[in-house]
Amino acid sequence: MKTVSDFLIERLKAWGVARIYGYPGDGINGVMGALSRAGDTIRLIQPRHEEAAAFMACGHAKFTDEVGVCLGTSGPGAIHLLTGLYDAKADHQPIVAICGQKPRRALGGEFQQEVDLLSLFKDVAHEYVEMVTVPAQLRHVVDRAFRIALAHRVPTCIILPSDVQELKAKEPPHEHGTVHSGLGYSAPIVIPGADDLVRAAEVLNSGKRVAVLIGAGARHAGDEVVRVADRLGAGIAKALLGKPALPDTMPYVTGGIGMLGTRPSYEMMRDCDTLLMVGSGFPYAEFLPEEGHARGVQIDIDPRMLSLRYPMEVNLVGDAAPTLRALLPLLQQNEDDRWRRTIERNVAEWWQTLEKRAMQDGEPINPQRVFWELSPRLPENVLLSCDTGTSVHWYSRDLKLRAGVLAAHSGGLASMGAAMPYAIAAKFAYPDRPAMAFVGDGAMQMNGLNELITVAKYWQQWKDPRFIVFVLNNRDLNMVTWEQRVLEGDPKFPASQDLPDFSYAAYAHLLGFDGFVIDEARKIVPTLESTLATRRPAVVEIVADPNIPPLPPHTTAKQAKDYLLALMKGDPDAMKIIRASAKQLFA
Ligand SMILES: Cc1ncc(C[n+]2csc(CCOP(=O)(O)OP(=O)(O)O)c2C)c(N)n1
Ligand SMILES: [Mg+2]
Repeated sequence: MKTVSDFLIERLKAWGVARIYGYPGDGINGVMGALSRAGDTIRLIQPRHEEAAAFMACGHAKFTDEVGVCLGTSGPGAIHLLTGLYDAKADHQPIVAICGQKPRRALGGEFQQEVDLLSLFKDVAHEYVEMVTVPAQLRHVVDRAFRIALAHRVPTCIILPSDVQELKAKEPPHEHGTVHSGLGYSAPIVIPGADDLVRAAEVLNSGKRVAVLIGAGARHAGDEVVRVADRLGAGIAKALLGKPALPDTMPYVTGGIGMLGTRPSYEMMRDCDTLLMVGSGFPYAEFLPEEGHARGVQIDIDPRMLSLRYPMEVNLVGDAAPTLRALLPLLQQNEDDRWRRTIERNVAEWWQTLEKRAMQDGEPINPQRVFWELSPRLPENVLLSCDTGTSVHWYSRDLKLRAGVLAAHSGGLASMGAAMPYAIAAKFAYPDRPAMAFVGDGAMQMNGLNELITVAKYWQQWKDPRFIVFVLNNRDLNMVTWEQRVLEGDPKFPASQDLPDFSYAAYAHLLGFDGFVIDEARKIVPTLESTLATRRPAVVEIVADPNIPPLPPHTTAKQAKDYLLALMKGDPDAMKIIRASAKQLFA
């Protein structure tokens, strides 16, 4: 007998799903049975925690532009999926969550593990969350969950009571009150109307100092962004998720923006007279031009994201690449190259500053140095993920990406614990490419260590076995320690900030991986080289100095004052910080 669960799996395959990230439980056992019967036509990948399953599904979407699928049991399993679903919502990724539920006859009875899942998912998956209560309903619920996830780039959720999973599959009968859905979705190519393009071109052509800001939405539009920027004599800044969209080696790419950003991006936004924003939801308005100082044009595929961070004069709904291609013939060549030359000079100087900062000693290791030395050694086609913590500062600033690299980060949600699951999903999607994850010790202890066990379970199936985890072991929740000092004016609060030390390298050995410790500067380059030459996963533990400040590109007087006050209020690391900050600032 073909069950509802068998039909579900059949339909997932028809939607092109090759892999599901999920964890079992009695609420979802019917589906597990069907997955087992489906053999190797579709794979279940088992992480250590449902949160990781949802991050993996989101990572799959981020690395492939396909729908990611995760699965969990009723109650606690479903609850554990939430963070990954919010990650997808915040970064506009299509994922489908499939959750078990208690049998229909028990619902409303405070049964064990009974959670009102429709309410639980109502916020995160508000675009589509549905419980399947009879077999003939399943087909359209699956079809809609996929189509809506893809069309709106959102998480959606299918809830399946355990008894329904075991019923005989049924197509909807041809009668009143039934729904007859079909498969498939192909994204349209969206280009704004001709009049709007003309209005946008007028704004851009009249600019003398044009700044371009790109985000994740520009990741397939690198060439077009460059052509438009060349025409306008503009510089290009990259929000964090837009980092892989253009190589950092280009002379007028100013790099990151915001707290993690660069001085040339800060200055370009401060001094520009025109802003062109492409596919970005970059949230920190204080790093964009002051209102009224620049005229603005924005391109986004999602109208909800338009004129949200800066009041734009022209708001274009469109796909980045074809919209920029349609705009190009309307743009005049800017013959005055002074603005462009200023930007290039600032960028060149900034790379020198970063090099000097990276080459300063740390106690024992200046983390910037590791990222700096890694840049020229990054394998082509490397898959990168970076967690939330100070590593994202060094990743954003110091790592010089070239064309072809793929990268993922939890941007909108900025959740700790995403980098490891993302990297695992990346390896399943591209098993012949090397992967690297940059993770703080806090994020490692939160869930990275557990997901290394998942790597141990699967890595031998990956054609290129290189899965390299860089752990910044600073024994501190360092990013927040700095936030407490600079944004709150409070000294470091050891009870909330100190982390227990742990031997990440020894743990790697326990799992059969290579484990390296970088605790002296002279070990940095040889360790990076051995890691890249290895034929198995590796953990590189960087004994990182927590007192090297992740300096913002610009410090307000208030931030500087709060910072000094924080140190004077008895910060346990005050003297070390003053020494390290002075060295960084002199650089
Ligand atoms: C799930 C979650 N909890 C808490 C935070 C707040 N937070 C942001 S960065 C950070 C510290 C990260 O520490 P670690 O991983 O050790 O990296 P470090 O900053 O020390 O390099 C914290 C607690 C968060 N972003 N996500
Ligand atoms: Mg840390």
